[in-house]
Amino acid sequence: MTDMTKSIETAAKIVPSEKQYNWQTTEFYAFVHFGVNTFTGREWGDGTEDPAIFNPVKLDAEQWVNAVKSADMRGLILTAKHHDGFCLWSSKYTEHSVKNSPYKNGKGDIVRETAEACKKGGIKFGVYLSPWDRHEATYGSGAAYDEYYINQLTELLTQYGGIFEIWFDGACGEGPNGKKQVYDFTSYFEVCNRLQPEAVIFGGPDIRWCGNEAGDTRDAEWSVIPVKHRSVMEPDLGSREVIERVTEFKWFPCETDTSIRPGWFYHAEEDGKVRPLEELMNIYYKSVGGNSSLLLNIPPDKNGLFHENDVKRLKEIGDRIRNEFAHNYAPVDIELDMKFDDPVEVSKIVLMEDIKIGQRVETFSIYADGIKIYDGKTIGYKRIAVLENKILTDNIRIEITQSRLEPKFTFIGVY
Ligand code: FUL
Repeated sequence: MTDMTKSIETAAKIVPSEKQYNWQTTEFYAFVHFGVNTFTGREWGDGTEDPAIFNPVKLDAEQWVNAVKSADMRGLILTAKHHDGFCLWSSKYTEHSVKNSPYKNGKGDIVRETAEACKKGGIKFGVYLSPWDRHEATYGSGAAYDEYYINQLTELLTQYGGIFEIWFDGACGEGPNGKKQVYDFTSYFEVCNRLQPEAVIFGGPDIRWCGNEAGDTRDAEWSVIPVKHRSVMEPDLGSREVIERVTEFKWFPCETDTSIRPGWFYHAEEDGKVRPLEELMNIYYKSVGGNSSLLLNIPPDKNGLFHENDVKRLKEIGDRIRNEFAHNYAPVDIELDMKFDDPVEVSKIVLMEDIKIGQRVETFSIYADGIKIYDGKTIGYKRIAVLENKILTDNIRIEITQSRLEPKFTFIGVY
């Protein structure tokens, strides 16, 4: 066996952990950036914000969850603490939190309200806890800050029920005393695995960043990549060229995070800049339909509500998804060579590999009436092949042109 064949075979047999698999089926979920920045109009607070400014008088986490569900999203991740250090729950370890704000006279807990709304709405709940903390005095001092951070992580992972994803932001700047902290990620992840063994860790061992915040994904998104890779920002993480001579691989799937507006936090002047439906659908098809998940941020306003423009756009996304995938013409049996009784109008073809045995397809083509209508790269968990033009046909044939070992499909859909 040559090095190449050996590498390909090894890579083809790498599979997701159970929690990585469950996470992948979440597909599309919301990011909610909310905090003191919502009130100052900034994207990064400096930690000197007065908790007195924080008063989202109409806050309604159920409004968020309903809007999120209308877009066909299946989860929500809340910024429990952003870089400014202000906590949306009443942490025992700091005064810089909702407890010293006018919100519900200091008795509010937005993490709880959100977790409960998610539970009631039947969607998953996740937390973002920024390691970079520009308020906390121990930040930059090493062990003392790690302890502070772990204490807060422990509060979040023990007081609010099941968490599906814990989001670690790699951002690391200076704290209030001008020092930077070297984060003890090993200990942080150990705490996550112990307290929420079913939660996947973003920015850690379980899920990788797509590499940009614009919503771009690669044409070939590999979930199997070399253990020793230079950076998740590399344009090619798993092709044959990259895996040649590699002996150690890991399952490390992609998450695409982007915002519905230019900023991560709410700014009234961006109310007219909610991204157009077509742009967001394109991101959806390329991420969810490109072997990635999609984490779409919607920032609540100063009242603590999603703005009507965002609510409207979310519903439009959901309506579009529900419409586009309402009727599957493919036969129930999974066949690569399909014939329909009558000609049907086709605009999209969905392919899903059985990733429980690995990610295997490298290239494929789709034909109708013997004419090639689509050339694609990886499939993985899900590929949504969006045709350039709708076609009318009574047959569709999928040809796998290159693959690592025998691929197996769990689903084929023609829409
Ligand atoms: C970045 C942060 O600096 C941004 O404010 C935002 O939270 C984004 C999701 O991650 O690293």
